[in-house]
Amino acid sequence: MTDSVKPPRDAVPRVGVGVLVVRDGRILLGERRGAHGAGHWALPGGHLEHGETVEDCARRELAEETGLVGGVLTRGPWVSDVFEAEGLHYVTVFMVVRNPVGEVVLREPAKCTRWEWFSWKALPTPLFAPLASLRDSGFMP
Ligand code: 8DG
Ligand code: MG
Repeated sequence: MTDSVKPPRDAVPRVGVGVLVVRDGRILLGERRGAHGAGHWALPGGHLEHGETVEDCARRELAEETGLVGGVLTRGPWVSDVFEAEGLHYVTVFMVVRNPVGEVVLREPAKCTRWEWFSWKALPTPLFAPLASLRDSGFMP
């Protein structure tokens, strides 16, 4: 183990839920701040809480972070990412929401600089690791 690699912060991997919001052929990304992956573009999302369904987590995080109300959610793929420098390991489950109701609001400015819509074929850089893993898997939203 090199000096730059921290020992695991958690003994077990955690579950993250990423929400792929699709509207007019584009997806919603936010620039992270104040946590690991700061400056990286990520999907709305967060930690799965104890006893929570993945669907409920997706709806909750989407509303908390963007103000959007997700209608029909469909299950997407999942990815697994080790954040070596931070000693973190996440399995991210993706949920897809098409044409949600409402306008996007920056509800957690301490955690996200701004929200923007991007074509899947022209994603910004740098991408948050789980989203880069999803793109690299060949998935098309
Ligand atoms: P919470 O602690 O309030 O539940 O969540 P949060 O404050 O919204 O934290 P977050 O950093 O947005 O997300 C929680 C963790 O989920 C984050 O530390 C890493 C993990 N995570 C993934 N994949 C994804 C993803 O695609 N989007 C987001 N936002 N988080 C993800 O592993
Ligand atoms: Mg979040």
